[in-house]
Amino acid sequence: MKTYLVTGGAGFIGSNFILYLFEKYGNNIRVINADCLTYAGNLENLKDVESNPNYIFFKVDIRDRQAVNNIFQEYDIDRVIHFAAESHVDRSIKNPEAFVSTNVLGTLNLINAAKMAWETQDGYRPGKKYVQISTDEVYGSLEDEHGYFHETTPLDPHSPYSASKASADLLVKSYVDTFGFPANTTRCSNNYGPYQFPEKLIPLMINNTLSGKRLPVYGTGKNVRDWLYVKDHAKAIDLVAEKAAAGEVYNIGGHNEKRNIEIVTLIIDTILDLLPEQDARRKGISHDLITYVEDRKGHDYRYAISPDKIKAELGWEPETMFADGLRMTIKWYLDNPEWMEHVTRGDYQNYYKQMYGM
Ligand code: NAD
Ligand code: TDX
Repeated sequence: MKTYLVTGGAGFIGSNFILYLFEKYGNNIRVINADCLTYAGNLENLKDVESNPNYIFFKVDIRDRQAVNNIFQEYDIDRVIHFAAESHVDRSIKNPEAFVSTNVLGTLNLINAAKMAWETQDGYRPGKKYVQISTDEVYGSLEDEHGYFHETTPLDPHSPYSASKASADLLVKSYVDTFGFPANTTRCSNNYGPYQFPEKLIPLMINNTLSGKRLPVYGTGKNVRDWLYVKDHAKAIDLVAEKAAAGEVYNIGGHNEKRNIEIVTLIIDTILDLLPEQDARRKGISHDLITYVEDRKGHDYRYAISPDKIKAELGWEPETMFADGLRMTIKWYLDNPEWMEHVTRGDYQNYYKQMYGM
């Protein structure tokens, strides 16, 4: 039975990944979720697996070397899937320290612990794999409508967030090059789906629309992001963990580029389509909620991923069409209002006021 150490498993992508693992492998695997539960970590995401004896949660900060080493001492870990990170660009502009501390030093702790647990006199114990979950943002910004990020595109991060992710990627690369550490790195485009914290574009716009609140669009709204349904991302990570040769880097994306304003407009239209005629919230919802606000500092213009390598080598392809994925996502938020209520209590209100002043 394979044992997974998933870091950041209480966050958006990490929790979707754990749910996917149990859906795919049933109880033929064991999953250890190590997460320190920052504002972005929420154990409610995992209520469907929490009573499964093959799922174990540790409240652990990946910066705590001893705590991370203890996990490797107690369990024979076969896969490390490293999601834990500070993940929001706007927060990194206000408070870069937390990003360097968790994303860079936390990653270093984790690769050191895995290396120590897995190394032998002449290499590594067979079948072990570490996967670094990175982002297309490490490639920087495409400044016009042409071209894609390839795995060979030079790293050129602009925000403190992407700089910290690029630093972590380079540390992992250095362990592959120097120590033959059995790692892969994946760089994915923007994810969307259930359990995403409403600081990111799609859940923030869904939540505000349902509350009849203004929809803050940065700058012109013309910036482009390449969107992928989170379950398609989970499938790609699993394929990389199982099939990829150690040391390889893979871009993950679905050729689904959209301008931010298109997304916001589609969210309003889809919500109006899904809400029953008699729902009182409909009265407060219209395109007039769209409010152009000051642009994000250093706002990357366009991200677009070429997934040719993962398609050719591992046979991965995205399965969810954007209109379907967005509809499923909105439906999920409509069906789970208590999830949104819980995560927007307390600190979220302060964050929102400071960030948007409205
Ligand atoms: P998230 O912010 O929703 O979740 C991050 C999780 O990490 C939370 O559960 C949090 O509690 C935990 N965490 C943070 N600091 C920690 C620490 N020091 N120790 C232990 N746990 C800690 O993030 P997400 O959107 O799920 O992203 C997961 C990963 O995927 C990140 O590494 C991110 O860079 C990467 N990524 C995200 C996207 C996206 O669109 N969201 C796209 C590409 C890559
Ligand atoms: O209120 C908003 N208004 C707005 O116009 C917010 C929150 C965002 N935006 C714009 C900024 C971006 O152009 O929407 C776009 C998407 O913004 P985010 O959801 O913050 O995502 P992004 O900055 O593109 O980064 C995301 O994708 C890559 C994730 O947050 C990262 O973790 C991931 O690595």
